[in-house]
Amino acid sequence: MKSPLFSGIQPTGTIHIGNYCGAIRNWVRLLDTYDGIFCIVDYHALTVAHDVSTTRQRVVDAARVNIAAGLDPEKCVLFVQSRVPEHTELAWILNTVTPMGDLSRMTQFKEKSKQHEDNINAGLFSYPVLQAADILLYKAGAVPVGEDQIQHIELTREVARKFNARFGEVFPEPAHLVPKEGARILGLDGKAKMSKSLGNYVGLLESPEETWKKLAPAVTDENRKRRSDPGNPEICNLYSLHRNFSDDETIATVDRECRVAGIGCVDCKKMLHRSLSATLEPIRERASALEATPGKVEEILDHGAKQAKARAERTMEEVRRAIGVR
Ligand code: AQP
Repeated sequence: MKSPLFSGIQPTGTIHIGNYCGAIRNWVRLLDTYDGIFCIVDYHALTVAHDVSTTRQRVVDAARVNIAAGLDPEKCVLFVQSRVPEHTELAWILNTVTPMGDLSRMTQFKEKSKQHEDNINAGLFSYPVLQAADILLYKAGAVPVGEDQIQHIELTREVARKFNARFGEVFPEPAHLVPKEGARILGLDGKAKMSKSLGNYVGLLESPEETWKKLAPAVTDENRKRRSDPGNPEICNLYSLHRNFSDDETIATVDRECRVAGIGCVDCKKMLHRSLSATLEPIRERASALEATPGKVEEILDHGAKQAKARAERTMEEVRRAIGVR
């Protein structure tokens, strides 16, 4: 029997190439090895400003992009968090074994508190507890995530240990699986992590024209002022994108020619644009085909919710007995 693997993505905006490299691409690679359970975590998305009128559509769009990017619903469970209320039930119980001190040390909480100064809510603070519930509800042994989520998975292990110590062995301690390449994609500003909310991203469904508009002004090696200056690929964000999207020959050419000013940054960007287009085009095509089949994504999500709920109910029965309420 394959071992359970869980991961999630927030429907907070445009899913971008950072999400793809850090998470989705890895999920797809792991589909044959693990019993994959993937979730559009709409309750997590409530912790920041929330537009009620577009929420339903953003959830469906997030699912569509993931399927188009290779998350084959025949090979995994794909569902929406709010359709399985056991997530929030378990989160409450786990809240009671999670130290406040640990939550207050979470980097994401500190960063999001700065970004959303006018809305530092309790949900933002206990976000990692709901994430622990998402994972532990399916007794997942593996959680493929980008680098920014490692701290939360470490906390999930701590929460599982604390629960097991107090109530008896129920949960395994999950391991985080981080890709060798692409665990932290920087935004096109070359400074902050590529983020939905920072507007420094290339969206997975963007057209070649839109992608070029973003790549053309993207920050490269800032010491390279003129075309004739040699560049340093090791500190160039564009080179790291090449390592994620280009073939070996292109990567080697860029590495060699940038260092001797054999190519300029515009040449390098054009090569990257070709590589990106080769990856993104089939994803865009599959997403359009899904859009042209009304109700298809909703049907996949309905089926996924039924499968997830059956499993979640089994774990919650065990949890309720362990804590003595049944
Ligand atoms: N820049 C990134 N590089 C590599 N991996 C990334 N992930 C996110 N950004 C990068 C990974 O994508 C998965 C799903 O992310 P999410 O939507 O749940 O989390 P997020 O961090 O909120 O995404 P954003 O894009 O950064 O959104 P905002 O702007 O709302 O903060 C996770 O596995 C994450 O590691």
